[in-house]
Amino acid sequence: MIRNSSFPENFLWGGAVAANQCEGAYLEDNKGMSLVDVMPDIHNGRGEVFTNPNKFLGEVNYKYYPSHISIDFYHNYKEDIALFAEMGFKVFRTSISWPRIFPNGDEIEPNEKGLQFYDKLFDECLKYKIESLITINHFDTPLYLLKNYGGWKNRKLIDFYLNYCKVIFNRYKNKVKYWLTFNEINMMMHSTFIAGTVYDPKVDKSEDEVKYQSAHNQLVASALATKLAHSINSEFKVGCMLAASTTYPYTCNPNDVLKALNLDRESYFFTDVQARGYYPKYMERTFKEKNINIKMQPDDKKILLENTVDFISFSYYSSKLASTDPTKNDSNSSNIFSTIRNPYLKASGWNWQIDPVGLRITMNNIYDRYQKPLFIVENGLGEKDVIEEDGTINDTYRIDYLRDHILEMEEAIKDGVECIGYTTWGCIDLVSASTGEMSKRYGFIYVDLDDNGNGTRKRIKKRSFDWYKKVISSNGSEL
Ligand code: BGP
Repeated sequence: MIRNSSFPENFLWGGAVAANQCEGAYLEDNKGMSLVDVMPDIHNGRGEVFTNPNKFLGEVNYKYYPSHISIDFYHNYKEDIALFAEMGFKVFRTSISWPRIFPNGDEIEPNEKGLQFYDKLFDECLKYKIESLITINHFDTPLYLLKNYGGWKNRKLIDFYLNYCKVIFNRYKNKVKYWLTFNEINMMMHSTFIAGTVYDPKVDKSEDEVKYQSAHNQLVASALATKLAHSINSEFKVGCMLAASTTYPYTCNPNDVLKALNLDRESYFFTDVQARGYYPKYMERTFKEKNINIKMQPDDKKILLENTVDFISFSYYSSKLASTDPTKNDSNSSNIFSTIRNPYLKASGWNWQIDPVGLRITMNNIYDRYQKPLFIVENGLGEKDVIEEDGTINDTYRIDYLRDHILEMEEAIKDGVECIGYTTWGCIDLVSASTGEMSKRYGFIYVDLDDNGNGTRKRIKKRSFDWYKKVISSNGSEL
């Protein structure tokens, strides 16, 4: 499809990954264990993480841990970045692995070898004039901090995180411009362990209180990191990162509409604090009704108010649906959030509902709410791919998915939304965050590796590779 596009001239096209899902080398060069390194795949107990995280802090031995070697990006980064450059990436989103820099998380001095790895990685991007967009904490809080401090519910983590930020901001101040403080910060409400906190019924009063206390600590950490970033390099752009979506009411019954509003507020709470600088009024009622008491220090409100983010980034995979009708319980998994099946939408092989128009709606909603630039840092289709007899991979379904979303993103830009970039999720196949599988593939580049760790890890370009290359070179005109 060729037409005139409306993307701004310097639009940042690219792709995204996260250290814990692609690097492997889980103990190499003094790296410490992250919480992801104790998680098996979905067929061998990963689901327990969500129900019984304490088990993962004990002596459980699973046969296979997908993060340990993964696609070995740690050793293949040069070849992989060359492929991203071939596609014409303007930006590459990855994360720094916190336990590579601070193996336990609470040390004062960083691990020099870990820092050197990211020096080389960012230099490689610079070589091709690719901007690095860096997530500071993407689901891989050092395991030691969960075992010994209980994770983010403990305020001490703010200091450890800031020490980590100070080191990486100073070290990479001339190599990285765009930073995200926490990946999908609202994941704290849905997958507390992966967000870096352990709820322990023996010591904690209520799970909700633990979640909101941990969220508060992350919000303060995020604000202080933003302040620090700006003081180290005034050119730094710091963003928050939300697992975004819009909840539709199932019917025009006002009760459904109200439920949808409240569900969206559960997520917007985080961005409201990070973009506006204060706790929204609606949370007072939630905290009261749930008997949640957040411990704040006297300066916290000032810190939040004075250090809001420069831009708002988010992942978008699907919309959600809310109903007050108890018979509407055909719950269908969509990302880590579960939601009712929307009869107007198709779903992926993993039952994630596909809603490109929802992206336009979500972008408009977020921009109306904050009037800050948006950056879509995750969007994509996780599907099984098949290698044909002639060795090609014809992922036309992925091309269709991305085309439809890009068109709606463009509509939102035409609606007046300021959007600075778009990084598709998993630009190279990697381990799935929710399931630990390799077979749930998002990439333009196939990696020969199966769900049990077998394979050569050879890279193969898919059909979408050349397609995305054209999208970028034509600035979205050729889709
Ligand atoms: C988001 C995470 C990513 C990524 C993506 C796709 O929630 O930020 O890390 O994994 O979802 O999810 P999955 O890997 O479960 O398919």
